[in-house]
Amino acid sequence: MLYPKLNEARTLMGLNDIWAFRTAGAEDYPHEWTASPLENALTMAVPASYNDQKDDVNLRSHYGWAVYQWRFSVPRSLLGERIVLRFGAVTHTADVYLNGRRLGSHRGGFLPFEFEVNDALVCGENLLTVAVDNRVNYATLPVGNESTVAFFGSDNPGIPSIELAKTRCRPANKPNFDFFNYAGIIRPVYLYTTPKDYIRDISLVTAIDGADGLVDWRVETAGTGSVHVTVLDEGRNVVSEADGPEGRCRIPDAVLWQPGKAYLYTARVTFGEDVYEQTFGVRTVEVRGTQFLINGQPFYFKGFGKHEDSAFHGRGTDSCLNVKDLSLIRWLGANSFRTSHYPYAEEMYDLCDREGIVVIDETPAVGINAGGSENPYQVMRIHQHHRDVLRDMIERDKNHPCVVMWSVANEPDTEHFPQSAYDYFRPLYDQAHAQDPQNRPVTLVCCQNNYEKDIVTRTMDVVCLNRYYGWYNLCGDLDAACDALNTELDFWAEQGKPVMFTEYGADTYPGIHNTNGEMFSEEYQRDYYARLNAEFDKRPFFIGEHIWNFADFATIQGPMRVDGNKKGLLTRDRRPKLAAHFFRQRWKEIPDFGYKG
Ligand code: BDP
Repeated sequence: MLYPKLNEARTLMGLNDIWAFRTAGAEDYPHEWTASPLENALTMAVPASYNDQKDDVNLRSHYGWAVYQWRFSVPRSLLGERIVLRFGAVTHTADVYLNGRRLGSHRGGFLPFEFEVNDALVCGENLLTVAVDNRVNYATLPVGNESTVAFFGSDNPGIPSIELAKTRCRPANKPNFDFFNYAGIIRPVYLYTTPKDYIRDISLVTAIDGADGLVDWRVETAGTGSVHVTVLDEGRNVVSEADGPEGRCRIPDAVLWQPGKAYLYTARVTFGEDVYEQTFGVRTVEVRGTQFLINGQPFYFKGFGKHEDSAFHGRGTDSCLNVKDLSLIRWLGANSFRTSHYPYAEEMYDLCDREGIVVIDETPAVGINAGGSENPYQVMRIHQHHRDVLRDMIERDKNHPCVVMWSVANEPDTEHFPQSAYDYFRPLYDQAHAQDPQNRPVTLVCCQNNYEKDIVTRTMDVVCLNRYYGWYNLCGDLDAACDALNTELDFWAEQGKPVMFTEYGADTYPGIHNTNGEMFSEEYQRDYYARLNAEFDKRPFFIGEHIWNFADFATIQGPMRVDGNKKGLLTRDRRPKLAAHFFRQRWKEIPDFGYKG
């Protein structure tokens, strides 16, 4: 799906402003709200999560539907064009109405969707209503628990007073994941126009041929016309051009897109009256033996699992924060991150393309785990939805040079029902390979588990492990943690695959210092990383370290979390903890390429 752009053929109007807003019921919203201006509405900024914009616990912990409204007019001169209403993402389910007429619905809170609105638009004032449902359960990704008793901590089954209170409490989301369930219209909303005959999609695949670059293109169109493709360099000089909906261009003496040294070409596509410019980088990605090759060179991942998370905005797109985060990534000497645990805003991938930051792109499939007692692949109703979000993520992100690998899920149960897990994930792995025109490597991010029983992780192109030796297990004993780590790494050494850690970390409350380096202190976090990393360095097949997490982030409240998850290398307002200085030093000395031969 193309990102909306303003150019000589297309108009772009942002609906990013302060909308009218009301919370509605758990199961539904009053349908009369969709056809007339909301009464007693609150003000609510878009794009942003609604939860933290007001000082109201009912918004913070809202359960179910909320309704947004926006009134606008479209310049008369544009009404002859094809007009599209596009949402970057609405979390998690959206029903969209224009002037009381239902345009459609969308499931899944982290990917874009759009509607052609010519038939519903009127000349003069229009009323746009978006109803948003934040409920998570066994049918959603991310997965929520079926129970709506939100309390975390001990369930104390059998204690009459507690059992009774639980039956009387207000329903609430009980996420099966460790990040706050922020909701609302979290990404930009646009109206854009195209000519009636238009460019629907563009797919670009690059290769390196000696000093030259090759780019294969495929253009999908609607209506009649002929396609012309011009490739421009960063100075907007024409380096190649050709006609046709499919073809190949040669870029003589191509400048490669490299981690830390981005270079972007532009494919300028024309079709009749329509024009679209798609940037791309000449780069290749491949797994060979135990190496991960970018442009044929063995790459070492230095970086993080992140979240889209900040004060007030919640998960709302914040370009200033994105620019700051990439600046910090560079300051730390890192080169990559994973979009844990959902596809991020499209604007972030554009920025990473421009700045040369490498991305592992993850679906919102987190929480596929029923605690080992039930088979999640039988009790959860996510199968088709998982295929859909994987398809839509690849469809959206396929042209980004920054994206080097797809992650189909984070920490599903691959241990207790190994065959079910294999039968569930193998088709998703195959789907990603079949669909991606660039055929990037595919992975699944594995939870700390009995790796001998797990038969899925070892079948991925890269073995991505989340491990908490020395934190959730063998707590506080780094000798024991390194011992266990090495036992597991001996197992992986036998598998002949590239292995990386996609998570490891220690909650660290900033300002707590401790001469004995005990848990939660800044010293423990630094020592934990120093000890584990020293073991990684001894293993030639170990191709990367993504620490958990880039910054502290919000979670549901409960006895496990003090004002959120504190495993950040940075605080939530992006101040470095002690361990940040350790990594800054370490990563300066680790080159992007060739670290492990
Ligand atoms: C892992 C999850 C991540 C959590 C992390 C933690 O993938 O979402 O935040 O643990 O507990 O299991 O800090």
